[in-house]
Amino acid sequence: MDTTEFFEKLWADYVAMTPQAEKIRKAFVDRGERVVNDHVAFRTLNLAPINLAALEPHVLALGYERFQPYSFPAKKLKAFGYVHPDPELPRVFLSELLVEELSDEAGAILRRCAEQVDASKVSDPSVLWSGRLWEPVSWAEWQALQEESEYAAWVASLGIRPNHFTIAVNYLEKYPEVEDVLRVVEELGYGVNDSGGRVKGKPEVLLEQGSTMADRLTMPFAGGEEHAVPTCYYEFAKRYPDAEGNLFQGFVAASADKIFESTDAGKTS
Ligand code: OOG
Ligand code: NI
Repeated sequence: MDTTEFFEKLWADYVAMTPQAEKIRKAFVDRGERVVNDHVAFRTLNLAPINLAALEPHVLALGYERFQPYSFPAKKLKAFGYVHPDPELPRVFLSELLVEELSDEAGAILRRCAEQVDASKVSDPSVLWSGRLWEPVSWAEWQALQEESEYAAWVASLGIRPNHFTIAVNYLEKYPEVEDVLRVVEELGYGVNDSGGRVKGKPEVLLEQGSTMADRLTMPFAGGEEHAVPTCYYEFAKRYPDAEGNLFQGFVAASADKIFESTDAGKTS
């Protein structure tokens, strides 16, 4: 699969889950801007056959290279960033939940999900926009997961798919700052994640980021129930050059820790 087809498939799944994203993207195009993606991020569980190590080969097969690992002890997550030699291709951020650090009850629910996954499905790149590969959990189980880990509940209900795309603010002409972009987003009627401040990071750490609060969509739960849950959000990132003049390629764990909260159920509406 070539990168063009890969990102078309990802984008199609993403906008189906995140109607706000296509509206926001179009609003910037209508204002004469070129919208380039800074990165795309995925979430998974550290359980075979869907763990980070099982998904990574699809990213490497597209010509990406491992850049740097990250860890988020409070959220019980590990992650890796990937870069591509083509500077206009988005970076990739893969993260996985450390399931053994959750309660036995939460672990049992998540293990039951992972056990239902057909490993042959994971060996195809389309796994990255496959969504939920298991029977829906019950609404009570979702709520129990959500109390321990918003991330766990997100993966249980939405499966494996892009969690967010990110507009590269560096390419915008009339909106040079992340805050300029957030103001347009609010004018369009979308909420902004203000955990840790509206703009996370600063020029000194070479990365500034902001994001919307995730859309909510009605998803199926066990027993034919349906409930609205947070889906995906849109992020905006501005990168700075380092002392050698090279544009920063990484992520900033302290900022990412707050960006994860863009799908918190209590904050999305
Ligand atoms: C990823 C949050 C971190 C970033 O750019 O720092 C992130 C997520 O919500 O899954 O994307
Ligand atoms: Ni991100």
